[in-house]
Amino acid sequence: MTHRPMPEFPAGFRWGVSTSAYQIEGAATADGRGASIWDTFAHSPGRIADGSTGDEACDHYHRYAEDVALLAGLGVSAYRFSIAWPRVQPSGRGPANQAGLDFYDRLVDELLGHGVDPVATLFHWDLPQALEDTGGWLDRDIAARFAEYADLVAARLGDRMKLWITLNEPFIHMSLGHGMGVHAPGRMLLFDAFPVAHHQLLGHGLAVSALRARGSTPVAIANNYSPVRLAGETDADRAAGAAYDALHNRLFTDPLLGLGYPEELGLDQALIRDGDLDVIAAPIDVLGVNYYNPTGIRAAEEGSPLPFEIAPLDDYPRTAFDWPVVPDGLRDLLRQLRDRYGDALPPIQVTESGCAYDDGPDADGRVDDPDRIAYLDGHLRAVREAIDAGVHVTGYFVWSLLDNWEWAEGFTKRFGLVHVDFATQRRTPKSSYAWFRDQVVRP
Ligand code: IFM
Repeated sequence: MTHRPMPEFPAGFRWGVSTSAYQIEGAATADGRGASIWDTFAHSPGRIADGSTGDEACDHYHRYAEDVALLAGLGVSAYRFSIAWPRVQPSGRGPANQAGLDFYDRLVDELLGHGVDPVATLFHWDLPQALEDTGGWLDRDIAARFAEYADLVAARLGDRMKLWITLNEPFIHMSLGHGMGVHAPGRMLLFDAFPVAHHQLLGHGLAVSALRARGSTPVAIANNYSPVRLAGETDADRAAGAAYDALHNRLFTDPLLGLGYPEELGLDQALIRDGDLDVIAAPIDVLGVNYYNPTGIRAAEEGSPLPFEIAPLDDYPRTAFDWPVVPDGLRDLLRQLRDRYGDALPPIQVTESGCAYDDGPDADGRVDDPDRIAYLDGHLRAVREAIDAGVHVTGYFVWSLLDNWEWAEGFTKRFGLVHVDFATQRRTPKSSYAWFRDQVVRP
């Protein structure tokens, strides 16, 4: 582990941690909450590695005060959480379920009472099942439904929110949820999942307008990025790299920043109606960047249905998810975003950065996680290097505050600064919690 002092970050830099509703809240039927696509998916046999569900998760719904105390002890200036759409609109449409909003009202006040800025994501994949039943993100009408929901949330919380994030990782929701079927809603449409991209982006743009109409800003989106590392040097490898880059890194950013869709993806033009691209390009105040690792790419074999092939990135340490640990990838990504989008790029906040390791308590009950400390140390230095190179980065959020329910991996992957014993719900700060607290500089 490194003992080099961490370089200083600019004054006012936002230090935070992130979570999402379905991964931590539990209380799946409390106070009128409707079912989400993740309830349905997790309860379907064979979908989740350990057969678990998010029914209880970290029971954060009932333990939020304890968790906010952990945030306060960590010294962070911001907490990124998500709002469960099925708590607010149990059937995905109609008036707000005030009992569901009451929970977020209490959470926001608890955060502010501890000097922690609330940062809320409106959609972190837990779509009301009732909306999936009428087509979900494949149906254009959902964009308007999302804006209506954003308006209801802003009406209740907009006076106190410090940053809105419309969507979390729309690329992952499209590709894993609708392309490959390994996330909810479990559709396997491959490239026929593109309407999900357009409708998410349209929903984002309409929600930005709804939030602004309520006078509630600033507004961001959190995209997942994975810079390409070419595994070969042929023209075919380079073309494959460009194709993957367009899909993962540009599809959800070019149109947001006014460039339209990458032509090489060949989106069905019938999807895109007059004015849609203007709605999508509504100015945002911050670009949220979620980064975990780069992707190795090489040319696909003859006859492959894909224009690229994923190549293993050897020679790097790996997390428990088997993801390569490449801090430089974050620095390169941030510089690439700046070089690619120039003045159109708003300030960036790294809205997720973190790693899974198999941490557990030792005989004394301590949870020592030196690998996570090394991971975060490397990624923070990478952010600092990007700032030195002139990229405007104004915040960094660790994924995640707590060990939690990691989607199709269930409880088998631990990302937290705080260990959770899922049988007792006991929280134990890991050594990375103390380490991160020492990096945090309060404004
Ligand atoms: O847990 C997820 C989170 O919900 C979205 N970004 C990636 C994390 C780790 O897989």
